[in-house]
Amino acid sequence: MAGVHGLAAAGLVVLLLAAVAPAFAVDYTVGDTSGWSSGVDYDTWAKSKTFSVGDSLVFQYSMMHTVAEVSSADYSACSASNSIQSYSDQNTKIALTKPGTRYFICGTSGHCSGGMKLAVTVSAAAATTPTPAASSSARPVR
Ligand SMILES: [Cu+2]
Repeated sequence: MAGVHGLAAAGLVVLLLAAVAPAFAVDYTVGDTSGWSSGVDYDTWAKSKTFSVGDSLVFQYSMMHTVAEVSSADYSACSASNSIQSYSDQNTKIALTKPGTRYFICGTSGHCSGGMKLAVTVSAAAATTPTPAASSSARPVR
């Protein structure tokens, strides 16, 4: 059956991709099933996750909303007028490429002050996945 073979092939591709992907990079859908929307507590959402370099944030939202990456000060002030980058394509994937804190707000008037704001702290990726079986004496010195 072609269908069965197709499924097996798809499964194999997933396995291969998982093996090749650097250090378990994760795509986090902001707000999970709620998406990027009004009435979601993004503080609590972010605290439930651990973000590392190599992971991505995926913002899914309706036309009512935007995503603006802003400075810490603008995050506090809910000001999107000096945004570092802003998006309105309703499905925005943002790669977390370096350690530090990044700030995102909705640019629609009143939404940020209503809670549509997200700060994520990105930690350095474990560049080499720890292999407990590795012998310390054999470790290459650089
Ligand atoms: Cu909004």
